[in-house]
Order: sequence, then C-alpha cells, then structure tokens
Amino acid sequence: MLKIAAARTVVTSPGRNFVTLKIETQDGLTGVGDATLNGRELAVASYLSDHVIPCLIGRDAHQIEDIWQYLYKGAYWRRGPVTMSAIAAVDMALWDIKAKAAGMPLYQLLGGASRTGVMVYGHANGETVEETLAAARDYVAQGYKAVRLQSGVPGLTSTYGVSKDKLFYEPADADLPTENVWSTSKYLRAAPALFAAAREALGWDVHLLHDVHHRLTPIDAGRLGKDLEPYRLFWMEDATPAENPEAFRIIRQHTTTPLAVGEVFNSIWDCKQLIEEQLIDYIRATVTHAGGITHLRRIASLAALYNVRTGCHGATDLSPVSMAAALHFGLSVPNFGIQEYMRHTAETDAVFPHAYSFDDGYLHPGEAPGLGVDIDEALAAKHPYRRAYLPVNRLEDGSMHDW
Ligand code: CS2
Ligand code: MG
Repeated sequence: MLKIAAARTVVTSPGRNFVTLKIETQDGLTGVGDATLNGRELAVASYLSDHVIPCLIGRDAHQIEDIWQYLYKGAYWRRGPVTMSAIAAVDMALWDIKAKAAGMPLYQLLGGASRTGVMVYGHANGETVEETLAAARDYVAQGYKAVRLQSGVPGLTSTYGVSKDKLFYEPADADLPTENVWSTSKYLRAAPALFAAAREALGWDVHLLHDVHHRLTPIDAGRLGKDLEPYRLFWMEDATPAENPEAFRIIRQHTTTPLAVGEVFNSIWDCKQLIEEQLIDYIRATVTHAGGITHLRRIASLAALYNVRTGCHGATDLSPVSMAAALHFGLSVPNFGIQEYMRHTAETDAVFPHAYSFDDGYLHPGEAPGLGVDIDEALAAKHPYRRAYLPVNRLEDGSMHDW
C-alpha cells in the first residue's frame, strides 16, 4: 500500500494562472496533476482543497480507478469542467506516483510506445495574411509538420487566436472580460483567402489546421468547410458550439473537411454521440478537463471503434504538467491523431521543470520515471495569483455571441 499522507494545491501565475495538485505518500513519493481551468482557476483550487483532498488522506495511491470512481460517483453532482478538472488532477498525480513507484516513464504503464514521437502542431497567427504566413514559415523552419493558421479579419479590431506576441497566445488577458466584436460574414470571406494564400506559399507537405472557435451556425460551418475543401485542411476545429451534437450532421452533409471538437468537453458523455455517429474525425478532449488519463483512455477507446482519432487540446492555459501527461498518453494511444503544442513561456517552464522535448516536429515525454515533470514550489510562490478572464464576444449589433 502507498498511503497518501498529504496533498495540496499550488496556485501560481508565471505569466498566467495555473493550479497544480501535489500528492505525497507516506513513503515520500510525490505526484503532480494539472487542475487549471482558464478564467475559473480558484473554483477548481477550492473544489480540490475544500472537498477532495480531505477524502484522499489515508487512501492507497495505487488505487487509481477506485479513487476515480469515488470522486466521480461520490460527488453526486457529477461532470462539468470544475469537477472533472479536479478529478483529472488527482488522476494525473496518482499515475505519476504509480509510474515512479514502478521506476518507469508513465507511457510504459499505458502499454508502451506505439510510435517514435508525438506529432504536434504550432500556432501561426498574424493581423494579416502575410504576417500569418511569415509565422507559419518560421514553424516549418523549426521542423513542424503541422501548423494552425489564425489571421485577423479585415474590418474587425480583434478575433480569436491572433496575439500581440506571435509565439505566445494567452487570451485570458484582463482583470475583467475584454469585449471582442465578431462578424461571421466578414470572417467567411477572409478564412478561405487565408488558406488559398497558405497553400500557394507553403505548399502541400505541411498539415494546415484552423480553429473556428465555436462561432458559426451549422450551415455557415458547412459553407466554410466546403470553401476550404480545395486547401485540404488537416481539420476545421470547433466549427459550431458542440452542445448540440445533431448540428454536426448538417455540417457533415455539406463538406468533407475533417472536423475536430471537444476541448471544452469534460466526460465521455459529451463525446458519445459525435463519435458513435462519426460526426467528427478528431476528439479534442484533454487530460486536464476530461477527467485525467483514466477517463481520456476510455474516450480514446470509444473513438477507436469509429475511426475517430485523438487531437488533444494543448494551449498555454494547460500547464506543462498537462502537456507531460498528454505526451505519455499520446505516445501510447493506438488511435493518435495530433497533439496541440502552444509553447509555454520560459517563465512558466522554469516553474515546471520537465523532461519532454521537441525534435523535428515531434514531442517526446522523455524517460524520467512518472510524468517527468514537477513544480518548483519556491519559484511558484514568487508568482501570486492574478484574476484574469477570457474575453467575451458580441456581434456588431451588441448581441452576445460565442467567444
Ligand atoms: C483554443 C484555446 O487552443 C485552442 O484550440 O481553443 O486557445 C482556447 O481558446 C483556450 O484554451 C481557452 O482557455
Ligand atoms: Mg480550440
């Protein structure tokens, strides 16, 4: 038995807020889990400290599945991003401990490596098509096989995915929500032009991705997918809000552009219909927001039955702990698709020393026992929490819209 002796949440803000759970066993083994929920960090920190941690002390850290079921079924009020991020952090930390106790990198416990590396995509963005393509060329020059393109929309002062600092995109940028303005008609004219220029400039060997970020109606999404078909995207992400899985039937009727969805999902139940009806091609659920490695493996197994591949979310608001866990999962899972890799800043990397490394377009989790990542709590303490909201989005007439 590996008795859990203590557990604590560490809230730190090296450039942006992160919530990390650290679990310690009586034998001195420690494990970490990422519990960061962008814009609602303290809700998860409290859920862990006030409601979960008291139930962990004294339990056997080896009983990952039983603890997962205890925290899921025992909560009564199940699912949702706060609950499932908290469960995910416990799950990641327990897998970290188990792999350390076994003296091997976590991927070995998940069935070993199914590939030599985890193919990742970077985020090229710019105010203009030219700026975006220049950023994309930088990524290709760094060896990336896949690049996401997000460009400004003529006539709009801001849009999703375009950051002031090209390499690092952090949307949680203000003490109260920034208000963005959106126009679908302006966007639908701009996006196809971006990818036409991209194929002209970058050729066909690089995978191109795009994130619509929940902003279109199903029929508009069908139109965009059809307009993008000549440019052979790897995927069109979050084409329409995914609360309504049936909406994807409409998109599917109009386009063969591959569809990815799920970064906001937090359980297999959110994914089920989209996967079983093959309405999507990639499932974006992540280790942190979808209940940890234990639950993400269940989602991936369901997806494998229907030829749906993984495409885990990996934005900067998922900490290096989450990235490490995603890489162990991604190295082993049979129906791997691609892993998002929005690089963290050097400030963040210093707080989260890690073994994973990038080489020629692929990440590898490394061979350190466990997740191969930790949190430097002394350094973390130097970056106090700062409230930061994600933006909100309105149409040009002021109506609230999806951000
Ligand atoms: C985006 C994210 O990376 C993505 O695909 O959807 O940047 C998302 O906007 C943030 O994670 C929200 O916190
Ligand atoms: Mg996205």
